[in-house]
Amino acid sequence: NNRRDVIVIGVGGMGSAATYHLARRGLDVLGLERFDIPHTQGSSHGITRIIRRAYYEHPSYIPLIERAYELWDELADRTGRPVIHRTGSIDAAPEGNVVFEGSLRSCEEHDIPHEILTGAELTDRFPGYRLPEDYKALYQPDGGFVVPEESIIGHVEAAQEEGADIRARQRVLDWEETSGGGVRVKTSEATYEAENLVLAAGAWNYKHADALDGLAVPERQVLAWFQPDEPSAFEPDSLPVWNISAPEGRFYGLPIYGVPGFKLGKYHHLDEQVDPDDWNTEPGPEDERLLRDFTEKYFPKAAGQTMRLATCMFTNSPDEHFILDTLPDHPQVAVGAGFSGHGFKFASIIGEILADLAVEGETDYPIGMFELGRFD
Ligand code: PYC
Repeated sequence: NNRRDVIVIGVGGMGSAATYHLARRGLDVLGLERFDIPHTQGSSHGITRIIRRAYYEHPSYIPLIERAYELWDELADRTGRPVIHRTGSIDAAPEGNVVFEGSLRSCEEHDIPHEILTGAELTDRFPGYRLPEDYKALYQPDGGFVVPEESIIGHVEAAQEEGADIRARQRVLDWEETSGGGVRVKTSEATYEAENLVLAAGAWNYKHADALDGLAVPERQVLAWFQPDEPSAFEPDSLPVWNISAPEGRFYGLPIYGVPGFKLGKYHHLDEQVDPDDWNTEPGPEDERLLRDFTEKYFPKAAGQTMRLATCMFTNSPDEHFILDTLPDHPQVAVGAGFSGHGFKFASIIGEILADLAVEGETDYPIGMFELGRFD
C-alpha cells in the first residue's frame, strides 16, 4: 500500500522530529531519506550543536527555545539517549555588538537568569577563554549542546515506536499535487500518495519547491577540533559553549565531547554558496588556518594538534531567520527551511510546528516572523 496520511521529505534533524510528532498524533507517516540515517552529507552531523536561551538573534525565538528545551528533555527521557547537555553559554563581544547586546535584551525581556562578566572575569571563572578586557560576556547557565546524530536516531526510534514507516537511501525525484488535493511523490524506488507533505530536506529544499528558490541558499562551512594542551579547561563542566563576535568575524565553539578536541567554527566561513549536489566537501589548509588563528588568539591553550576537520552546510534565508510556512500555491505542503546556521537547537519544536502546519495548516506557536510572504 503506497498511500499515507503524510509524507516527510528528509529524515535529518528537522524531518526526523516532524516524523515523530506526526506519528505521535496517530497519523500514518512515511519518512523518506535520500542518504543514510543519520548521514554526514548535509547539516545534521558533527556531534555537537549549541543550544542557548539567551538568544541574541531576536527575542521572538525565546518562547520557541523554551519549548524546544522541554521537548529535548522529553526525548532524552523517552529514549535514554544523551541528546542534550547543559554547560552554560557565553555570548561575548565588544560593547555595542549584537552578540552581547542582543543576548542581554532577550534575557531582560524574558526574565532569563544571566550574569555579565568582563574578559578578565571570564578567564578567572573559565580559564580556557582569553578575551580582551574591554569585551563583555553574558553567561547563561542553561546553555549547552544537543547531539545531532543522537537526536535523529532518538526521533526515528520514537517515530517507529509510534508506527512511522521510515526509509533511507530512497531519493525523491519529484512531487506533484493530485486532483484530489493531496500529493504524489515519485522516488528512486516507488510512487507514494498522501494527504499532506512536509519538506524538511535541508540544503536540498529549494530543489523541491520553486517558492524557495533564492530564499534557502546552501553555504559551505568548516568545523575544526583542536587538541588542548590543558584538556581540563575545555571539558563540558569547565567550558560553556560560546558565541564571540570579534574583528575576525563571528565564531562559535564547544567543549570536548565525542572527539578529543575543542571544537569551533566561523559563521559563514569563507562565504561560499554551493550546490548541495556538487561542492567541495574536503576541508583544506585555508579552512584550517582561519580556525586555528582564532583559536591561538582567543583560546591559546586549545591550539594543539588538529584532531578532526569536517565540512557541513548552512542553508541561509535572506534575513537569516527561519522559514516555517505552507507553500503559497500548495496549502497541503508544510516547509521548514532557511535555518541559516542556527536552527538545530530548535529541531525538537520545529518537528511539532511542521506537524501542526502540515495537518492543521496553522500552529499556536508564534511563528509570524518566519512566514514566506515576508520576502514578497
Ligand atoms: O546557534 O550558537 C549557534 C550556532 C553555532 C554555530 C552555528 N550556530
